[in-house]
Amino acid sequence: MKILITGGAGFIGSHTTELFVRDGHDVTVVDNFSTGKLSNLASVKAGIKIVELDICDTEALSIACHDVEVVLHLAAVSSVEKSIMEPLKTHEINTTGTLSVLEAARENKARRVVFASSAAIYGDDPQLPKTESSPVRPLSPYAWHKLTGEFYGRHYHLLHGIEFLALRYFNVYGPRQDPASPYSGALSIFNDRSRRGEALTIFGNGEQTRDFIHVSDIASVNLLAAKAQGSLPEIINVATGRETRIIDVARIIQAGYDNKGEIRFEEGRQGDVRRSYASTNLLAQALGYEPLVKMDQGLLSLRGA
Ligand code: UD2
Repeated sequence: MKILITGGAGFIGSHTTELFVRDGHDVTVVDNFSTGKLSNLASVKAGIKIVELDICDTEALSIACHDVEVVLHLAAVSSVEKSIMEPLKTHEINTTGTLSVLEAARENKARRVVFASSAAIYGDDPQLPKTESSPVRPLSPYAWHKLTGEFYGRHYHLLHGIEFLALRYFNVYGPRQDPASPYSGALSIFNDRSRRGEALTIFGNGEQTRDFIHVSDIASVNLLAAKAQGSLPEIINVATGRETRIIDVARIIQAGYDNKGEIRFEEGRQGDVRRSYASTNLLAQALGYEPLVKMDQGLLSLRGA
């Protein structure tokens, strides 16, 4: 299959690209290298096409999309915090960028667009686990960007017949997740700080929960979503179905290192969701997938990262 992966040099994108290459596909990666790195693609770069461009540049994107069957749209500013601090800039990349990807797919008669959506869309709806039909209650601009992307995708399906599938990723972790910014994923920050013997910061009381899924499982789901034949649901949760408290995972990560720092508590973050874990029934039914990586194995994979 000829596939185009936006954000293919990033954390999720590079693991996904590697898997598509191993599975024998013709892969074009599009990335503006704002957070993505060429080094993430070191093992596969000889066998793929890499195009440096911004997804908002629809003309260039459309050229890159020539003859592509499936577009996997992963490029985004994935930070909830950053979307609050920089709402216009992140809207441009996350929302206008998604529209641009859909437009490039339409112009090139791509069969399917698979969109990296997010559990952030559910916000603080008290119903747990979150199912694909749970109410949506975005708490951040980021969540609105992803919800808007889903609406645009549905619109392109209804109006132009493009197959559209939104994968609502829960909290993704694994090697290559950049711990450097305060906006990075919690587990990459906890791992990096614990390795250095530095203190961990918990925002709020640490009782907030997340459904953590390893990036290799995400890559597998992306591959299945691109390859699946026949009709698919519009939205699928991608998660493990397990609920983990932030304070617990912080302690587990710290315990894995000798030189322990303290755990400090700071005021909770704006827009922070309190409890989150998914129903994975649809993931199992529609794509036949059950995540393989257990938390202890997954955390070990961070140590070598
Ligand atoms: C993550 C994703 C987001 C979206 C969402 C889906 C990242 C960076 N963001 O947002 O893109 O997919 O999940 O639900 O992966 N925390 C601390 N200390 C720290 C860092 C974080 O206590 O040093 C807390 C934070 O306040 C939150 C939890 O840990 O309660 C997880 O934070 P996160 O930034 O990893 O992810 P989240 O859920 O905000």
